This record gives sequence, structure tokens and C-alpha cells, in this order.
Amino acid sequence: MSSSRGTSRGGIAGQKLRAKIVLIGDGGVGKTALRRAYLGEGFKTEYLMTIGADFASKDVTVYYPETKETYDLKLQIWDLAGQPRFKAVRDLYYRGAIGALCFFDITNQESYMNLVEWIQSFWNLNGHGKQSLIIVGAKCDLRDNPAFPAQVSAHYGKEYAAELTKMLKHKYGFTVHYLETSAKDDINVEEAFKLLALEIISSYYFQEKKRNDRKTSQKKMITDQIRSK
Ligand SMILES: Nc1nc2c(ncn2[C@@H]2O[C@H](COP(=O)(O)OP(=O)(O)OP(=O)(O)O)[C@@H](O)[C@H]2O)c(=O)[nH]1
Ligand SMILES: [Mg+2]
Repeated sequence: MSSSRGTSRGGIAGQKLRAKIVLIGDGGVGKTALRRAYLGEGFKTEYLMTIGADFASKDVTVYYPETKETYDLKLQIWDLAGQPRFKAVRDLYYRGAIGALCFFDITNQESYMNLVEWIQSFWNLNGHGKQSLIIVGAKCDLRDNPAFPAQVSAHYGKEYAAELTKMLKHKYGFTVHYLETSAKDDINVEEAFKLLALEIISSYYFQEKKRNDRKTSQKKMITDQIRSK
């Protein structure tokens, strides 16, 4: 996360923060539809695959209960092409991202199975797990629709998010949430982006505290050494 100089308030509250995030997941799972819905651009029924990547930016304000402060973030949203042919170009966009919305389509089991690979490539190119993640089960307006019988139940989404949280929270200080969204019916659209922003803030403070604890213990070590001479 980068910031311009802010006010005299503590931490990063009151500063203008920029956060690069990426939207990842198989082609056709609904990344662009969610991004468009978030920006108030409406819903399109036809599928127009993203070529390479699309960019959008939106300001978001989140309240972080731990510090009892609100934070203004400019989300720099990179909506990446999911089709395999774009792999080489897509990889270039991961760098510098501090969060990801990781999509699968609840009516497409393969897209759920492929999530592991998506997250793995993101980690390989960018920070090995330091970045906040949200698991997004997209197209939830189609839940229990008999025309789409091969559905991924919410249980699997929650379970995967819980597993990732267990692995990452103690190291990097964020929770991986599972959210079901619909760009078509405007369900959890705003929430998905806000929750990611909140976990980015949470992770920032966790890492800041770790840095401070390290400094304090180094200072103590030096003081102890001087005293014992
Ligand atoms: N019913 C329903 N259909 C959706 C929803 N979101 C997306 N779709 C449809 O799914 C198709 C693919 O959506 P996109 O958002 O373009 O998928 P994408 O993940 O951006 O695909 P790539 O750009 O190829 O990676 C389109 O036909 C959309 O209309 C949703 O919430 N509900
Ligand atoms: Mg797209």
C-alpha cells in the first residue's frame, strides 16, 4: 500500500492510500461483471472476454474497529483476463498487488477446482501469501437453479477460505472471507471490495506491529549488551 503524506493523526488514518488489487479466476466466472457492477456500469448478459487486463479505480472508505478510525483508500482495480491464452501477459499485472478477489462461478465446479492454481500463481509472482485475499463465489442468483445442476455448495467456499485463514492469519494478520456475489442482482458487490480493503488495513497494522516489536526487541538486546559490559 502506498500513501501520500497525511495528517498528524496516528498510523495511516487520514492519509490518502492507494491499493492495487487484482481480480483473478477462470475465464467467464464473472470478474468483469462484478467490476462493472461495482462501478455502476450495469450488467450485460453476453460474454465479452477480457483481453489482457482492464483497469478501473474507485475510492472506498472503511471503518477499522481495532483503531476506531476510518480509512480512505483509492482501489486500483486490475481486472485480469482469465482465458489461458493470456497467461504470459496476465502475470505482469500481479506485481505490486496487495490484495486479490479470487473468483469461481458457483455453477462451474472446475472453476472452483482451479482456484488453488490461481492463488498459487499469484503467490509465486508476488509475495508468497502476504497479500489479502477474498474468495468470491460468483453468480449466486443462479443458486439452486435446475438449469445449472453441477453447483459448488457454499460449504466448499467457506471451507477453503477457512483453510487459507488458518494458514495465513498468524503470519500476515488477515482473514480470508468467503462471499457469494451476484453482479446481476447486485448481491454483495460493494461488500466484496470493502471487505478486501478492510483486510488490507488489518494486515498493514499487523505487519507494522511486528516491525515495531522487532525494533523494540533489538533495542532491548543492545541495551542489555551495553549493560552487561
Ligand atoms: N446470472 C449471472 N450471470 C453472470 C454474473 N456475472 C457474470 N455473468 C455472466 O457470465 C459471463 C461471463 O462474465 P464476465 O464477467 O465477462 O467473466 P470474466 O470472469 O470477466 O471472464 P474473462 O474476462 O474471460 O476472464 C457473461 O455472460 C455474464 O453475463 C452473475 O452474477 N449472474
Ligand atoms: Mg473479464
